[in-house]
Amino acid sequence: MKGADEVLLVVDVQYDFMPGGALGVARGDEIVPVINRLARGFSHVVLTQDWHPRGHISFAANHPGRTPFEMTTLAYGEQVLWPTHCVQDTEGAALHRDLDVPHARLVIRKGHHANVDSYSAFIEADRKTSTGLAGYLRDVGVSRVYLCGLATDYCVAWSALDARNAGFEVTVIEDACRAIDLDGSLAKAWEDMAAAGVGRIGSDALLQAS
Ligand code: VGL
Ligand code: ZN
Repeated sequence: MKGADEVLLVVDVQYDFMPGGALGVARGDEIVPVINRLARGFSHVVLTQDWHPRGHISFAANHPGRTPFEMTTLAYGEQVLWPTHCVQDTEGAALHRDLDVPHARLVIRKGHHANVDSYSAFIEADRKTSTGLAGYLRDVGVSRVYLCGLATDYCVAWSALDARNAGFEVTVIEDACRAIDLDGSLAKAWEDMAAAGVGRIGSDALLQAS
């Protein structure tokens, strides 16, 4: 059993990211049983939930004439325009009902500011606004963060990189993630994570080691 200094961060296991969802990730549903098995090996689990107001700036529908998956430039930089997804309090924003993590202590909701996206569970896309997660984890004595969830190349990768920057040891559990893979984003995410010192492990190896 992983102890008090290690946390499993479960990113965005929500219906809109499941196959058939508004921003469906191929085979995204396959990770749910893997995460359930992993979570039983951690005493400390934190969940994230993408949680946008309907007028969110990341939605193509809020930019007249633009279509999903195009890029645009916002005040804080480049932004992918996404299909409308994870609108606060909708069914698509709900966590998958088969996610079985009764001992999860905290759900961090992100992307709630109308004018700023947040792939990262730690720092919003303006690269300034903190979600408070790093402070929380430090306060409760966490030094190592294991990540799983959706999507590998967006919310998982950005969270992993920010966790590294915040001074945590970071490992991504490869087979407990699935990717969107837009224009090479998955290869780039793994490169960026490797360069930052983010580790990779499989769920079997992790569970055997603990
Ligand atoms: C995500 C795109 C937009 C994710 C969230 O969870 O990876 N991707 N919002
Ligand atoms: Zn989002």
